[in-house]
Amino acid sequence: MSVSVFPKQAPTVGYDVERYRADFPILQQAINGHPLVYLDNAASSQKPKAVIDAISRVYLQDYANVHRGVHTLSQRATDQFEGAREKARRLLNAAKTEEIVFVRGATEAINLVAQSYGRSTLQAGDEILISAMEHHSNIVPWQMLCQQTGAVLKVIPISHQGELLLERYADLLSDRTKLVAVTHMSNALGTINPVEHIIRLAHERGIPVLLDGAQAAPHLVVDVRALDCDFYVLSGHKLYGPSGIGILYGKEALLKAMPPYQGGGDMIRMVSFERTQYNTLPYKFEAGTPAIADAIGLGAAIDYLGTIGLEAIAAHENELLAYATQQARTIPQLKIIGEAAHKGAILSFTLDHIHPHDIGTLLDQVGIAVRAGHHCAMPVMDFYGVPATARASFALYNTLEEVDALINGIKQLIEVFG
Ligand code: C6P
Repeated sequence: MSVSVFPKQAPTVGYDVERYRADFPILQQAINGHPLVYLDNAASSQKPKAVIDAISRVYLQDYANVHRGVHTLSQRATDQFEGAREKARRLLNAAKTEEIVFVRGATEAINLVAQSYGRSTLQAGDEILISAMEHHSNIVPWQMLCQQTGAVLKVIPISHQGELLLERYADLLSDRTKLVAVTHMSNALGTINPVEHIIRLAHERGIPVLLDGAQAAPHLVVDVRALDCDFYVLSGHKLYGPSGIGILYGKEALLKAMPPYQGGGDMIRMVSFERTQYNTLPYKFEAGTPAIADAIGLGAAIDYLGTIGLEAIAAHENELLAYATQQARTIPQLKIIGEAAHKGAILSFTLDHIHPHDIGTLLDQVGIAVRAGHHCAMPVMDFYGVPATARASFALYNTLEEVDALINGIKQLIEVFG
């Protein structure tokens, strides 16, 4: 029986943001003489003490290689590592831990699917359908696959608001389409895509769907069984966990049929020079010593999220985004990039005559961390005709006062630039 780690609770009412802030030691510092306002969470979020402690406990008490030793430390490390897999399974409501593959992050997960699933099933003339708002990690692996197989990459266009053109999506689906790979939430625009609809239409034609959940997972309750997606990928470091660890969810039948991605230790059952028998799932896809402490740290991050509840976090972040958007709209020189009706906690913007890199640098001088650049989504920048945007992205520990600091910082730098 599957148990949700995310208790349903009333949003924002009773949301004790100051208490949660105290869980993040890094936030209690000044940058350039100002209290740190960390609004670069879409790039990577900060880590609660529970995660830092879990990682240091592994190295202080329980560290050894996993799946290999009969000794106590190896057994402890293995139990905790596999415990983290079970936590990841519950986070996504996957049916089985066999469907949870530990990878380095969303990027590696997509490359794995492209090179294993894609390379073994696609042929020249087949089509892979992505969208115009994808991160490079959900573009380049498919381009590489197209070069290798002769398959063709097709792109679902977006509106100026930053929403997928769903009629065009329906038109692009054909007998040639062999895979749909779209982001659940855009890192450059904040758009949350109607993935249920996307999956339903693809499945009506028997086409599997991969969802890039790198941005969605820290903000939304994801239920891979309810969604019925075929693959779901995410990165631990955006989910308040460590970097270097992420999750590939795949339906068991698909993963079973897929060839290994990399060869080496742990992914085999038996090796001779003539023949190798591969291990069972999920180990078939986990060659070599994994990121042991990081996986355990990710498990601690999932536990931590469970103590607050993702629904409560999402409601809090929506409040921050609504307030930030409303305030941003009062600044005539500011243009919001990405105004989809359904958005996650990301505010991308440009300012007249001020380069986004200057915005980022000057905001840093008053302690505010935002990301400035193309956000690894160059096609999105091309679509809007901008080289880059400044991006404020919110997390469970951000406050309305921090939104005020951002807006004041923007107003100040507009004054400085005249
Ligand atoms: N986006 C950002 O600042 P990795 O690097 O593998 O952890 O995640 C890649 C990735 C894939 N898909 C989406 C939608 C993403 O946002 C990211 C990472 C960061 O927006 C770093 S470029």
